[in-house]
Amino acid sequence: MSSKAATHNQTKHWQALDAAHHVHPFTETKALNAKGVRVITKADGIYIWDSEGNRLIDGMSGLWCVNVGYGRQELADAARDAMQQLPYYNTFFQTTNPHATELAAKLAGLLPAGLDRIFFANSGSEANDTALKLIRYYWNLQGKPQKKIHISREYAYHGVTMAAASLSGLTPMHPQWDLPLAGFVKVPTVYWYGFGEGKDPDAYGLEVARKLEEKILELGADRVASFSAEPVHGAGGLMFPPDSYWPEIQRICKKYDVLLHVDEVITGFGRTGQWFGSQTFGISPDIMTLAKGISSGYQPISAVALGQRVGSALAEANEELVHGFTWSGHPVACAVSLKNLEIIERENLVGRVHDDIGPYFQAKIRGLAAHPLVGEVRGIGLLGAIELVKDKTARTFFPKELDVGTQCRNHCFSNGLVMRAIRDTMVVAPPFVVTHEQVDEIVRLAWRCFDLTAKDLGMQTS
Ligand code: PXG
Repeated sequence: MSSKAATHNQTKHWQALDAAHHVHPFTETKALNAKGVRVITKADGIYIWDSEGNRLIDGMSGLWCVNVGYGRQELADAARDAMQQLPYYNTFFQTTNPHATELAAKLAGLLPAGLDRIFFANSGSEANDTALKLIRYYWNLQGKPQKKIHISREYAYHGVTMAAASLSGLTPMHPQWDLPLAGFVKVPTVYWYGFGEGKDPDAYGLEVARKLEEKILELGADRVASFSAEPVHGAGGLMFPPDSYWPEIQRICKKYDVLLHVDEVITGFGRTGQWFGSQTFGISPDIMTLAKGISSGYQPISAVALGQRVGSALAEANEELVHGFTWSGHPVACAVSLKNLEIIERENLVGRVHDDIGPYFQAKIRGLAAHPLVGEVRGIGLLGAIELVKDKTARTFFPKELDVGTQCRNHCFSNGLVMRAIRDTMVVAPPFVVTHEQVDEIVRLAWRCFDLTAKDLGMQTS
């Protein structure tokens, strides 16, 4: 048998096993099993390879997480060393391990002032679930148990546990599970290109922020516990707030004594060109959730950072905090995260996103706006979104059924580029180590795939 045939047989074998036994997240199981899953076997730098030997540029850093890029020997060494020294011990019964303690202190040093107490979990969803529990507990400790409603935004993605999915504002996430739970309320979000047509962006930002005030007044401020939001919508479609938005949101939260929970699962650790999106957008959260980039995806770990109010209430409570996960503060995950943060600092990767590759990437992707299919290009740092539209002059969108984003995404995959399609918005978020030449290549491939998509649609190509 030729080696190509052997490789193909191996792929078929994995596909059959996968179809029989592996249930995938956010996937139409039946359709995938009929088609056969793509098996990713290795990665290096910004590239991944599938089991057929195809190399692809990973324009999404995995799922917005492999910020230092693939193939970092130092991170593998840190994991091995930690495993040999102490593969596991818990942090429950008045014990800790050096890596967990040092990571908590390291995070407190990197985070905006005031956020200096850390609770560890294992995923963004768990971090958000934990944040909501701590918010509820905080109000109980304050003698205000009636303050229990969690407000968040339409289009938000905060994860999939019962509470995190309830907090999420992407409506397809709810019906299968009879969610949201009671006490979760949504307000509209800022999506200027989609909803703010003809409006001055700052006036629009204020108008949308004030929907929060209206909602608080409608519910009664004495019943509202918290407002949760990502600094920038990630999985909801990369929508960016006008400058007026966040200051107004903060004014409102302060006025009505509503805790501000900022979900930095995507924006944390440099993606926007500052260590945290809260710094980029001038936000001072009471509580912040972190995951993904904390370990650059090399280990599953997340964190909840507590500001002074919640942190000191917790620290002063004369009772047990009845919450925690077996893997909270896992020594291996914490050791790898510490090494990951060391790499980011040593290689000045946040500065690189801010001053060098971020601006270059932004300038280059803006060039895609000239394509006939592209209505808007938006982004910051190493976050980029390119919105595909039916008519860019009239600003009309494609009918949902056409699933143009998915068509384009499929062309990208076939042409060696991983891009994420969110509705008809194409999203790129490459690792921080991406070079100028690789950015050029991403943009060149994207243009070609927009052409192929336009052709499928019988539209004019470039
Ligand atoms: N908050 C935000 C802002 C996220 O982006 C979560 C919470 C949940 O994290 P976990 O670790 O529980 O998945 C996320 C996760 C996508 C995609 O396709 C995005 C995420 C997860 C899966 C897919 O864009 N973000």
